[in-house]
Amino acid sequence: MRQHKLALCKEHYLEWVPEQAGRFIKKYGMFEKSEKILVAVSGGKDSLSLWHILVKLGYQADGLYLGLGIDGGVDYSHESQRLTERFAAAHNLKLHVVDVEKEYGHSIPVLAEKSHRGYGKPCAVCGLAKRHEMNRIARDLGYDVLATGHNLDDEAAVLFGNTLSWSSEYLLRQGPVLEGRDGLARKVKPLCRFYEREMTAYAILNGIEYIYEECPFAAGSQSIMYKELLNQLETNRPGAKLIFYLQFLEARKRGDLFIEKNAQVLHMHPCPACGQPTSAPGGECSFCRMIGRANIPQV
Ligand code: Q46
Ligand code: ZN
Repeated sequence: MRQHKLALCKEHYLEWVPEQAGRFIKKYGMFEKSEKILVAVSGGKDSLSLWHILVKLGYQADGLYLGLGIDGGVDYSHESQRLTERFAAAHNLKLHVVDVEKEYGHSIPVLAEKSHRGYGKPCAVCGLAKRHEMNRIARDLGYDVLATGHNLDDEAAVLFGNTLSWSSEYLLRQGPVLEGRDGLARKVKPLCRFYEREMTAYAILNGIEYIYEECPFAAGSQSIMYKELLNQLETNRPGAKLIFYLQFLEARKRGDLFIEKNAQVLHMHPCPACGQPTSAPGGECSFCRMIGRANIPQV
């Protein structure tokens, strides 16, 4: 690991990762041993490794798998669900499975088409549905915190994108912990300081079976382009990604980033249909409106 000027054997690597994760969890005040954690698992290396690490560290962590109904010629959703269920069974862990089609009548690609929010590119609909469902399950089942497997490469790519457009609101909110408020669960990213390669190594060395394919809709996305750019930078300057992200967190913490008082807190009210908080003026949340539109019978 050139970025840390560190080389470890398998045995020590498998100790080092959870130990580091435990440190980040404490450093950023993510959660305590007494709290109930819901881990969003996709069947990929990051989320399964995260679950593995949390359990290993003695945290109470259950899983949530969201069935998106994505095929993409590789049977993506079925295969990722199969691997997630297998992991949960092998480690004797509790997994909640929510199938979007069963719950709301349509799979993600169909919802995207019907709601006109993105035919052939359902990521906007998918992201909206994932946020909504994760929060719903966390709230309904009484979890204190929602953990996702975002790694450093993910976070650096988001940061890069937000910096390119100077999206101050997003920049002020990006970080390892997003505090919960008004019915929104606290969200944490315990892997945010691990390189993607580090998580791949962790999964492989532990013999965790995960889905190798990316979601077929991820191809050609902006975030993949940013990741490639950052990897080029990293090749020439080992540690560049980590420094980019950590220096940002430092600047944000010092309040050096923007003048925070200009960032207003949006007024939230409960959605009349599902009860989750929304800032949509006077009406249903964007998710319920999207489902509503998708279910209007077509003449
Ligand atoms: S799962 Fe969903 Fe991603 Fe697939 S459809 Fe797009 S947002 S790429 S992380
Ligand atoms: Zn709603």
